[in-house]
Amino acid sequence: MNLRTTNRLGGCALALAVGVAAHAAGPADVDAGDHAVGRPALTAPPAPAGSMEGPVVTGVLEWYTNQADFEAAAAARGKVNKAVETFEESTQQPNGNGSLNDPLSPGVPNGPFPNGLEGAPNLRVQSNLSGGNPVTPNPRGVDGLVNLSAGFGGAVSDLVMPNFFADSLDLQFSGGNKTAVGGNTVEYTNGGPLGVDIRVYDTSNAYLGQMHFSSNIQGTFFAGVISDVPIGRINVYSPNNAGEGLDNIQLWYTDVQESHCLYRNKRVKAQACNTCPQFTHECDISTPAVCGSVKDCRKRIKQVMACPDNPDGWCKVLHLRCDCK
Ligand SMILES: [Ca+2]
Ligand SMILES: [Ca+2]
Ligand SMILES: [Ca+2]
Ligand SMILES: [Ca+2]
Repeated sequence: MNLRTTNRLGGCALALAVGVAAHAAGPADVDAGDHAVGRPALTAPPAPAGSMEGPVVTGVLEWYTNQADFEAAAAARGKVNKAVETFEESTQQPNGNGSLNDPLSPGVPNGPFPNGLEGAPNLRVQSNLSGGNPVTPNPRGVDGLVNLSAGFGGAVSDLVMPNFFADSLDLQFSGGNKTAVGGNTVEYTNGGPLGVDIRVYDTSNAYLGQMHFSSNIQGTFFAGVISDVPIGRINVYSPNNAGEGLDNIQLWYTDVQESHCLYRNKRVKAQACNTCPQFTHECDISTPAVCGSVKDCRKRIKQVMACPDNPDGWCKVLHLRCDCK
């Protein structure tokens, strides 16, 4: 296998050698690795997004490089962090890498993930053949992803990236209620400068915005985005033909408080029973029925209840709807 022709990350000895050399040299001094694959001389890397004062607002998106600020802002808006995906359930041996097919999904066995993703039921990961023009999901399919484990190329934990340098990575979110996503940017350099573009799409795949973030293989940089509308997909792309991804992915939900139909008691008719329940006529009888307004609720509910102390008697109860909250 030849890196120059395939640019394949997983299971490629040449790619490993280049990657390790580049890492040892440090992200800002990667001439050896770069020249080894015959790419043009490097230009200075762009100013790291990690230095930006946050948050930066673009349209409906608010971007963060500081994890604590991101978490505080999300929590202040009533969002709840329901899951964090670390990829640590991978059974990959230390200092290893192995390819897997698109997509990597919750509960679906895939390569080194014997139970698929665990702990983040609304996240799906797959490669995107369209690289830096990821207008729609476009997975490679077979061997589209690679899992790196701690020790490989400088990684400090399990990571999931596209298996081919030219591809980008899509994180897809189901449930329609993810309104803040954060994580540590990770990048397996192919010899170029580091840094990834993060693009955000809504649940209808409409483009919402993008931002450039600092990154490295250790995942020491943070990228977070808070959205006014639910996020359906996030694409991570290295403009420098590298492997890229997010680790420790936080999925924040807007917790929708459901309203329920409330009823008040209208009357109780006793039949051969002296101990029928007494009701206060207050609007305080709750039901599991979910409603948007009181008109969604059944107007009246008739109930026949067993008499508490006479098996031959009963109580007929009539409830009228009174509220939805
Ligand atoms: Ca593991
Ligand atoms: Ca997990
Ligand atoms: Ca990890
Ligand atoms: Ca890539």
